[in-house]
Amino acid sequence: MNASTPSKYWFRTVFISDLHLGTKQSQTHALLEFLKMSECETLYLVGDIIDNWALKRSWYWDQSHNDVIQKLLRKARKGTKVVFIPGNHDEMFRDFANSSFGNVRVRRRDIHRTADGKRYLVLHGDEFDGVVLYARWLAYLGDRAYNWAIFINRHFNKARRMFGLPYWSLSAYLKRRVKRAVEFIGNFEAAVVRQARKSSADGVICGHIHTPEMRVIDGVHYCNDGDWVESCSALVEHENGRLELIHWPILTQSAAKAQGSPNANTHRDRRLVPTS
Ligand SMILES: [Mn+2]
Repeated sequence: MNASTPSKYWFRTVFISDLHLGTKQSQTHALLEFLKMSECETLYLVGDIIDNWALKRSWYWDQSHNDVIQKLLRKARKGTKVVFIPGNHDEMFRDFANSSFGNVRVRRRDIHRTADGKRYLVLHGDEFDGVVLYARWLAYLGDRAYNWAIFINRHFNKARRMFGLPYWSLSAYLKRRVKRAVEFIGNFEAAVVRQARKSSADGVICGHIHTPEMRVIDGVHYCNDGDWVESCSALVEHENGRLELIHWPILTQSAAKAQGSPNANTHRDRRLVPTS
């Protein structure tokens, strides 16, 4: 790691998703600490940054949520290339795909090229909820049914939104049924990998299921950057193109409040913990 300033980490690219700002569960203090201590050339926000669904039901927004937004915009202003790929919880931004807000570019999905020349498809991942639901059938029925499942999922949730109902998240539903959750994650990974292969990418970077992971599946490098609700994880690209999944040490909200605002100096000796 290039440590010109010992209290900062430098990365070529950082990928984070599922911050769920606007909910009490968002680990904003840990996230602020991570954002303060890391600098990068390109920052990907891989969806579910602001939880618009939650905001409609119960508003939760304290100063730390503002701080996160300000910190992200400040990075963009200071020259970090910020790419925002909206997820299902902030899908209102999908209407602005291919436009820019200041220095923040909005994309429906993107291709990221690593320093060593590999192509990664970057997307949030919610479009595969429907696919995962019918995974076994789709294996038999093939491509057209597959696209149909993606279509159904999108319009099913669009209809729910029109009626003021929350996004129906298959992952959240199945996580309550532990045994099927394992099957779900496997199916999700397979669906995403399939999409990556379609785009002839070497790998895929996504979020959505709040399950950080990095491994090779059927010859495709599958990377899930996790979330900032439970895992406090990020995917980072080092200067040589190597990708690493990191887990940020969680500074609990109450501890942070006790200290006043979280101060990077008090955590200088913390190490990033590689998970694979
Ligand atoms: Mn999502």
